[in-house]
Amino acid sequence: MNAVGGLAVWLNRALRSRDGRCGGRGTMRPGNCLRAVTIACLAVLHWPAAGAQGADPGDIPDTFAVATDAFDYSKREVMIPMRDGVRLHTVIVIPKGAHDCPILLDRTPYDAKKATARADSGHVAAVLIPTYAELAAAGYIVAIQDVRGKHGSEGVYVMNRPLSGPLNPTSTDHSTDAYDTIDWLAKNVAESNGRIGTIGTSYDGFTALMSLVNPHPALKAVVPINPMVDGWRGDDWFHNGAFREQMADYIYRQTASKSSQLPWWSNRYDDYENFMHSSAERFGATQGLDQLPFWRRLIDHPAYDEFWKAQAVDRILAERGVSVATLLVHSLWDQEDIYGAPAVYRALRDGAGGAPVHLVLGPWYHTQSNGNGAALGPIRFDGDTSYWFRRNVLLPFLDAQLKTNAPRREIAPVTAFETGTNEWRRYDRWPISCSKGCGAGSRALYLRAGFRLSFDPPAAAETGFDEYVSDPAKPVTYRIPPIRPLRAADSTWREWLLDDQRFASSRPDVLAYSTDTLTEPVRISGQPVAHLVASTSGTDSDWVVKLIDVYPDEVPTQPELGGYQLALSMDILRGRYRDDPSHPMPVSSGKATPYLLTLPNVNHVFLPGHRIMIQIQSSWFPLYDRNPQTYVGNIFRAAPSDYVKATQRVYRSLRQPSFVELPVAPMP
Ligand code: PG9
Repeated sequence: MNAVGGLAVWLNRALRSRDGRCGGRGTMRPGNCLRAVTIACLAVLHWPAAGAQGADPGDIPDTFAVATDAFDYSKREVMIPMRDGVRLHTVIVIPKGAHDCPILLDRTPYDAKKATARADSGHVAAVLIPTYAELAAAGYIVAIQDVRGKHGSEGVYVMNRPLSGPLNPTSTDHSTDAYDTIDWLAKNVAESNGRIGTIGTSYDGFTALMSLVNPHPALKAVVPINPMVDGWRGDDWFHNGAFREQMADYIYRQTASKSSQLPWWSNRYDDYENFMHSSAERFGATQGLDQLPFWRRLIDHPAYDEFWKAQAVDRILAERGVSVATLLVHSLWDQEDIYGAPAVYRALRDGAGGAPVHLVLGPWYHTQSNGNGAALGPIRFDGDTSYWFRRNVLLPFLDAQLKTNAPRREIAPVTAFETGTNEWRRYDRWPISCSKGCGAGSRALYLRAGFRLSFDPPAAAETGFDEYVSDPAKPVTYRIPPIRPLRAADSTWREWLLDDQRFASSRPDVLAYSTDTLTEPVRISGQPVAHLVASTSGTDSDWVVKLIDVYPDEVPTQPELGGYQLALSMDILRGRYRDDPSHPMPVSSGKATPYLLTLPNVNHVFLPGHRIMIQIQSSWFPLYDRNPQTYVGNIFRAAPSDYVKATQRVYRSLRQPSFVELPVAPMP
């Protein structure tokens, strides 16, 4: 019996024990009297205000103040006005007791509220990602803002909104929004020292880069981490013209609703089945993607035309230079934006604009520098490489630019993790070695008869080619099916670049060449460049090249690495763009044709006992759409009959050599 029931029984007993009258008035019978008293008791105990006012205010107060005395931070949620009147929702996290602190601004399409409430906790370490939590602990205020048109912000959202100009008829863009936000923060956050940095990963790395265009005077440091820079050349949407169709789920989520809450749908567990359609345009119509303006823009711009060139951030910054100290952060196994950071570094390293530009290359997948970097796929390191970077590079860089009284710690122009030896290295410049036309250091590794690789060119008498049939009905997958949608809860997408490539080397439609077992270490540092001489019986074709470290047959300390084929650098080229990415051309059927494919950056030592492997194939499905292998004007509109089998030949004679130029560097 609860307290109220108990009270009612007690009252009943007490009343009966008197003269049987309720309250001594003698007008009510004892049973009714009990009911009346009980109801009154319940009313008083359960609805205290109701008795007084006659209204029912409910259990939820109009206002409720979270008790924050035990919190080590405070949160301010503000709407910051932009020059066109649009207000951007911004959450400012201020460490308790902060004064004279720099502010770090992250501008995101991914929900500022969520990004500042990762746990229900009064500890800043729990509510922010590790990078920001550590910076807050080091005395930084962290402001996270929803970009216009997403989540709590007003205005209109445009995917990677280009700068105001031919691609953006409005007067606002990410550079003006960053400027206006920085202006407001510098004037309105009393705890700040007026010095502001922009920081962010991936999309937010792109917005950080945009703050470098006409920067606000209070902007003193910029840290783009894995930034999206050029959507056509090698980041999220295309790689060298091959379309990353599996990104459809991202486009859907991001642009079908302001809150990103409409989930991508699929009737199949395996994306291998889902993307086996006749054309991207038809697939888009089935999924409802054709309602989304950004999807339609992709379908209309398959080539590297002005639409892509004019918004490539490395081109924009090369033209303008940068006047604010910048730290570019690159992940060597970045499955989303492997092109961006090194491309911006290349565009800026010679000092256009006069500000120092630093580069970090870490052994990470996309965004991993913000979390735990003790392992990458099956590869284990001695310690947490991400934490090492945050402590020894990121914090000293920010302190030097944003704090007035912090002790100075020099950071190198380039800090790069060398895999194989698993050591951090400091360089003056990147790359320390590079391919042809860029000085000493490159060595050609030739494809030879018998699926061998050698630093010696083919002998004069050696003739020939290797061949396979590329069938769009049975494309080579980029990982072992079933392949889950990239953003499915059980997806392991972020580590796919680390997958053991043995599953591919055993296929009849993949060529796999390898060196003998190495007796000396081979150190490479820079971008490998594949030079293929190849033919197709079709009139268009894709070429995928992979540079792989093959582990010894047995690795006693970690048996699952025995014979592991670890991809170091791989990419794809759509044949029609071989001469000019802006002007696609059919391939002459059956004619040996030169192709050049520059692969992503590596900083690696092949250790003695390992082998170097090159794999070549003509599809990488379903991450990349299938090339029909018949030339059509817009590949996204290919007809079912355009998809044909093709016989592919890769030549490897002295007259028609195929080779990969390795950026070889001496051992330190
Ligand atoms: N790589 C993601 C992205 C950036 C820009 C456009 C589309 C996708 C990201 O992780 O933010």
